[in-house]
Amino acid sequence: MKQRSISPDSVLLIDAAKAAHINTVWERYDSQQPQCGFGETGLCCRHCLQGPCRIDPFGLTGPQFGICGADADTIVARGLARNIAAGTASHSAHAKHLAHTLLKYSRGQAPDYGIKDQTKFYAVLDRVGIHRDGKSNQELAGELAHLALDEFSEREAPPVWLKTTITPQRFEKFEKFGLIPEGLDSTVAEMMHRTTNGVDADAVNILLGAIKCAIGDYAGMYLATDLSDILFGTPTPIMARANLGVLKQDAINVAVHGHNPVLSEIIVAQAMAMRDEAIAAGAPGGFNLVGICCTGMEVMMRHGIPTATNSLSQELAIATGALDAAVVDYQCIMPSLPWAAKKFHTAIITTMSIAKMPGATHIEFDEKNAAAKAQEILRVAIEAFKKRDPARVNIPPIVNDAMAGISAEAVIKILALVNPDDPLKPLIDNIVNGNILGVCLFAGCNDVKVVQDQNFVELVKELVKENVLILCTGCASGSFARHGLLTPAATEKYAGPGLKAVLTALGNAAGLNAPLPLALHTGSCVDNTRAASIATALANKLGVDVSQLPVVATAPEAAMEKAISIGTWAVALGLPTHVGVVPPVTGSPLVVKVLTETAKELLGGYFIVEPDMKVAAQKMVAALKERRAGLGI
Ligand code: BF8
Ligand code: SF4
Repeated sequence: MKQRSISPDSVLLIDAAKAAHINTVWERYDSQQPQCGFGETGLCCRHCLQGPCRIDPFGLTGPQFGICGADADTIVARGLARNIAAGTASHSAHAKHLAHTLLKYSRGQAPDYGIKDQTKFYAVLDRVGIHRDGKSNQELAGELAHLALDEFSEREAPPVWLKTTITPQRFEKFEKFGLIPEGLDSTVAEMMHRTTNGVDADAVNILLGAIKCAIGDYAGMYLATDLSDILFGTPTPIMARANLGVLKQDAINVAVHGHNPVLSEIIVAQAMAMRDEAIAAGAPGGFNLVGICCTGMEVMMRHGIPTATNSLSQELAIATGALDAAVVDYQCIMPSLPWAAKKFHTAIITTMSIAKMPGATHIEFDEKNAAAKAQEILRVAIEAFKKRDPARVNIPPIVNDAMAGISAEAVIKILALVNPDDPLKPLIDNIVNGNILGVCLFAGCNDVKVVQDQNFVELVKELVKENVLILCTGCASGSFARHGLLTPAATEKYAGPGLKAVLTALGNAAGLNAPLPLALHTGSCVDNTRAASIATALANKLGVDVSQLPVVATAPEAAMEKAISIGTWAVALGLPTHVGVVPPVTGSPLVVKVLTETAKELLGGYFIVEPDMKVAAQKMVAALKERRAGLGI
């Protein structure tokens, strides 16, 4: 049988799912083979009703133009641009949702919410230029929410969350190339307009528009993280656990799944408050909350809630026979979940008006009655638990420890333990003296086209050998957590000598009596801007731009449109950015050249597309060395 995953709990549960007649993502992938070559290369267009149109990739006998006259370059660039617009729309919707929650709090319409992190609240207010003298938290929250919501529509001034968070040099560059988005939603609308039939046919111009859109994505993501931290607290280092073994036989297992912490935070509080109800229902362990995907990462970062699994293997949580309910918000949720759940007793509960699924129970969530809604949801879980068949419970006995909660603020706090007056200095000194070769941000998804986690694990091991400091987010963090790589033991085992010395010194300074973990879990996907903020702080301190720093990014198992937009803004910020799955652009050598070469000339950042992880590591190390040479170190 084909190898699907290197994660032992996934491997065990794939067989269990099969035995339970659950049709999993891997079987559906097989049933799609062979996948269409036109789609794979980006050479198919469906942007108007005259299509679909396809271009012959070999230029032999087939058509070289769509019906309207669009050529391969136009079609490929338009397709990619729409991916980026969709990714941006997703993150921006998430950010806007938080802005609305903040606004409702300011109006007294969200009684279960408040300002959880006053220090971050003030820091953000100061950064975005809101005067706080004599105003109440509610008044200030209202002003901040309005300023945030204004970012989404077209405005004359550049987005505040862009201008105030990147280096001045980068901002000037963006201005020079016309890459400042007029608004975070309007840039998505512009992209949709530009890529419809008969508008922008110049592939390079389309790609510039797509980069502008991705820069809007960055600003929206930054905003989302700021508001989450204000409402729910800025993460601090915390120990948690990972793998499907975190499900418990004696508890009511409830997974929070999706992306936005607005609901899951309330569920965490209510699950504790309703513990007696769970015990009375026959579960001595009370509620056992676990996370799937980025909602899981949000509660892992702030409360140490364990992460059960992530996007690709979400169906496997049901196949344990022990998952009583999955509460979902939006993004990366497989529509197959209710059908898998029908084979067991699991309740799938949708909560957002924009994200319903046939076969699921819908309990519409709103901030006005958040606690009551969370209780209603947990009572559905209790009822489902009563139907659990103990004979079918199959929880793989695999659990790993995982340290989470390493926000940018937490990184600075740890560094300040070494040098309170100048926290960034120890990091800079260790980069200059070569203990740390450079920094790599691991992001992105699991992709069914890759044996689950194989690229993540292989690539990270190669890079840490070379003393690359690793930050991770989203499903990359999930993958590392599952393999025990977010632990001091992994540092001892895999880190090169320089990296190990630095992580040990920092771990000891933090009172761990052990090194920091091999990879620093900085949050959910939307929190990728936390890593960007560290890079920007380093660049500003050194008086250089991010594009000069020995910092790279990778999404070795990228799957979602959101990952494409994140990768594109990483390139825009100046980072060499590796992707381990070939995106649908190979049908246009021009588009490939712009993304992998021209971008470097214009922005400093560029894509490295490389499915072989050994080779990818070499290319990334070479990129870091090139940057170091540029700085004379
Ligand atoms: O936003 S890494 S599969 S869960 S898209 Fe989705 Fe990809 Fe996971 Fe979080 Ni990010
Ligand atoms: Fe075909 Fe042009 Fe319509 Fe695309 S926009 S489907 S290439 S006619």
